[in-house]
Amino acid sequence: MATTTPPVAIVMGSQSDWATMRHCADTLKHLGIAHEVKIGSAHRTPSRLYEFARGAKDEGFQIIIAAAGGAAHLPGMAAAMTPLPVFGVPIRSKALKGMDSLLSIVQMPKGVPVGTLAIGEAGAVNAALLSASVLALNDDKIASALDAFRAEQTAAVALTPTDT
Ligand code: RP5
Repeated sequence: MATTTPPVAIVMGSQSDWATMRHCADTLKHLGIAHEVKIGSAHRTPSRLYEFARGAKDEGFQIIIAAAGGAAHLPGMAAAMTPLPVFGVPIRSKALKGMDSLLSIVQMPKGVPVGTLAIGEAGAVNAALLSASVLALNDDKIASALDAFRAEQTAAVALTPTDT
């Protein structure tokens, strides 16, 4: 049976990142966006990361979401090796609460961009939504799903607070 490459690849540095990145995958799924999830570390499995990032465009991926914590070199290394857009998610680290992850992902040198999201779950979800916005430019189904998501989100905000 022929397999089709999904538009989005999620790559993360460790199994321990999955607790955060599953929110990204869930959001993509909610919007009907097919995706693949891989573990590939800039430090522990550099060859695996190299092969993935080098081949991602030819494989048919359109967007890479890369998540890492601590000395978070994964998103930047991926961006250096692919022309695809790379969105970086800083994982909330134990030692520095994700500030290390954030700064090492966001402070890319001029010429090699990584679209950096917020630390932790918010960044994971927003990476999925940002990917959806990009894909929606050429996909009416995704555009409708994104509109519906936003409408639901708006409808869920009460006009006045309740005592809970
Ligand atoms: C990074 O080191 C990973 O992205 C992860 O956030 C962090 C800690 O990894 P583990 O020690 O939990 O495997 O490479």
